[in-house]
Amino acid sequence: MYELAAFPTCPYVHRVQILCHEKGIPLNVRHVNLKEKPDWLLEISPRGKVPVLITKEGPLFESQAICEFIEESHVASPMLPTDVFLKAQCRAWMSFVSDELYPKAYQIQHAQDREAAESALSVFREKLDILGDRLANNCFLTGEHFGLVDIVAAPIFMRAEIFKAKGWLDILGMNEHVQEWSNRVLSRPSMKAVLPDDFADRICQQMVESWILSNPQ
Ligand SMILES: N[C@@H](CCC(=O)N[C@@H](CS)C(=O)NCC(=O)O)C(=O)O
Repeated sequence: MYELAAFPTCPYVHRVQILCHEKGIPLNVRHVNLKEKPDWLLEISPRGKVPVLITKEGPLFESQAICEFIEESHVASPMLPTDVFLKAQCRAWMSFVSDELYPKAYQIQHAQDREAAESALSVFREKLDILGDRLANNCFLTGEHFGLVDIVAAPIFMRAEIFKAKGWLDILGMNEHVQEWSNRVLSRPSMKAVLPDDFADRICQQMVESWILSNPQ
């Protein structure tokens, strides 16, 4: 069985857990204290980050590389198209989500003043509109079927749901394609299965100094 060096609220860890849940692959999840990293993590994680997947071939870092390794090693329940062009397109969208959306989502969550929050939010919403254009003609970011691009993106939207439920901010409200896609994806059992019961509380604790939490819209 694979072992996964993890942290309970890490969105990159959640990507790997969601994929394994969807494919029915058991995982032995080993949570680490990121404030006091154990030596064994530092030995296998070149950047000192989680997730790291411990396989029989050796440790693997970076969530997207881990997900692609799992996808290619377990062909049942495919999460990427077999067509090489469509697969390359999916990789392009995964880069877009990781490089453009994740950093802005992080900035929104941790902004300490109105200016920083509003500027990150405005860029984030522009990027969402780009996702919305893809979703206007596709049920999922992966294409016709749910798959890896949706899994890579989903953790951002798990947080967006908390922001909305707490009445802090409706990040997605303006883009109906993205909102509908988010509802479709987040209702899957795999999404709920990977979250700790106290996920919303933990996110609140991480945001004690954030502007959004003290200035709900
Ligand atoms: N690009 C990495 C990002 C992983 C990452 O940033 N993990 C965070 C937790 S969510 C971490 O381990 N942080 C500890 C640190 O940076 O020292 C991936 O996709 O795996």
